[in-house]
Amino acid sequence: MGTYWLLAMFSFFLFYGVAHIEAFHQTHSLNQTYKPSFHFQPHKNWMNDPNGPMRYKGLYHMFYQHNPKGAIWSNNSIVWGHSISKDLVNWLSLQHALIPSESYDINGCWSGSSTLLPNDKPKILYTGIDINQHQTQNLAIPKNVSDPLLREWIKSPNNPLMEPNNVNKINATSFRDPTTAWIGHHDGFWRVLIGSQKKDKGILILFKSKDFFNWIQDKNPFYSAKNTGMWECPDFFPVLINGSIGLDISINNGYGIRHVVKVSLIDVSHDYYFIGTYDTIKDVFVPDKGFDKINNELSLVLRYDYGKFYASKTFYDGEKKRRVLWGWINESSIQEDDVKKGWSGIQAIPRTLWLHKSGKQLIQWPIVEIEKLRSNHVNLHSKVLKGGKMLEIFGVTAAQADVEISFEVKELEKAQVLDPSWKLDPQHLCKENGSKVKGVVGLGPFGLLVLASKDMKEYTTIFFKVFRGNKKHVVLMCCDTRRSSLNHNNDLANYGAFVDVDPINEELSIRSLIDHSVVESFGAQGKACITTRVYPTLAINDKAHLHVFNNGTIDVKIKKLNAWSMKKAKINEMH
Ligand code: DQQ
Repeated sequence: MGTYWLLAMFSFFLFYGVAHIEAFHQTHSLNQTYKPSFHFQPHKNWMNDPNGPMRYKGLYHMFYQHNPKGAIWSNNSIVWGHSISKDLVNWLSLQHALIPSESYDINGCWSGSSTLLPNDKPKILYTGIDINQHQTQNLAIPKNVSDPLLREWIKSPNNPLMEPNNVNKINATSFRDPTTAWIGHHDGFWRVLIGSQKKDKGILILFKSKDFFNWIQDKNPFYSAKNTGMWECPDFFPVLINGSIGLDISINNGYGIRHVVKVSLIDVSHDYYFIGTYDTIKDVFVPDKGFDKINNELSLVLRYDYGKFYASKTFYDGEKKRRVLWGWINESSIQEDDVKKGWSGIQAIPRTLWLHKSGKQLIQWPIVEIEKLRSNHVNLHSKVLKGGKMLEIFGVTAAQADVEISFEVKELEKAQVLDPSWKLDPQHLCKENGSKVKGVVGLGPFGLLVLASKDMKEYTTIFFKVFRGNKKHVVLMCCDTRRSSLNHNNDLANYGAFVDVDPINEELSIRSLIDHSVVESFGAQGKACITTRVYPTLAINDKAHLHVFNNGTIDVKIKKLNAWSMKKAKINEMH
């Protein structure tokens, strides 16, 4: 009897122990395989929107929506995570800046922005979810402004500063995400925008204040558009007409500047932006081409990124005189896998952003500091890639790399004709002209084939296809993740964008930042960006390969290729 029990107990512990260790290994390896090496994320658990980025006393501050209790979104425990950095590359995690604690934010400290008041006084405006699940706008200030780390934040006794009520008739669950505040020079009033909706109309509500405590709602919406649903995380900032340097948000009168409004549309999870004029007298924004002018055809509205990129926010880096963009990249995996790996959500590499000289669109480029992670440089010049051919690039860690390539194309008269009867939806066109489609007479698809397994069972492609349009050539940029993973539980999406580039006189270039489960690509020197999440099962770590391919029938020339392995950054490690 005794021996029997001993044996039974022994086998139980053996089984339990082994099962436990296996589960640990599974979780651990999943966690490690897909964890980016140089993209911002908390040490563990869930992260979504970037909040209140700023530079203060020589340090960059990054706040973010975070669920400290788990790897998935939570309805009532969202806090403001907080990290600091000297270079926007390596980050140190600090204590949470804001946690739900008061009746006006007890169900969550949601998104918001920071404003640097004159004499270096930082303030945070954020959305609180109150006891009744209503959305309110609140103020927090640093406990000690002489601490460059701004570790502790105090909520204002005047909170909530803005709230929905019977008089203002604001929908209590569609009233959130205050922008950075700016000052009107003719009246000295502070202004802030809040995202909202009225029925199907997306709306930006403007509030004004003399003292930052008492805020009055403006009669007119700052900007609105029918049939667009709720507008989240608005952003508003000036850009220089001629030049790439950034401007502080309060520069709003004077020649030589335009303004940008960005809204995040909850219905489609995309960030759309408009270039236009800020009428400082009427306090409204008039876009050159608004939603209305393009008949609400969302595929024609400009986006920061045509892949996965949402709830973004810019800030002005006064030290380096640039405007920097942060954006949240969600997972494409199923929730069970996120729970297993113990984390979810990353931030895109911060991008410097400015107005293109045409005045028609913005240009985005990864912050220059990221280049210090480059190592093992390999390069290639003037190499013809015949139609139907592929070329492997050796010498870099293909799962953690920075790759820049530019192509020269000739025989443009042989490019495929863009049939006017086709649906001019880039995503659809990319699907029809996928990288697998070989031998179609024409120029492209050609581009990069990344995170590829040796047997080509897995790969992700970023490529161009050039068409002959009515009056000019039309360049399509695509990112196809349909073969990126053998695990079909993941969202194996296909993304596309038209790029306003002249294939004869301008560079047909792609830069891809590859970081294990994320590929961020910049087409034509930052004219179109496509970001994707991928979870290869074979093409992982040193088993990942990098190629250049040309699946069109016309030869293309690789003008130059520069590729680097990327070193690991120190990001919110445990201490
Ligand atoms: N995320 C926040 C909201 C915002 C949304 C909540 C956008 O404030 O509207 O985590 O992703």
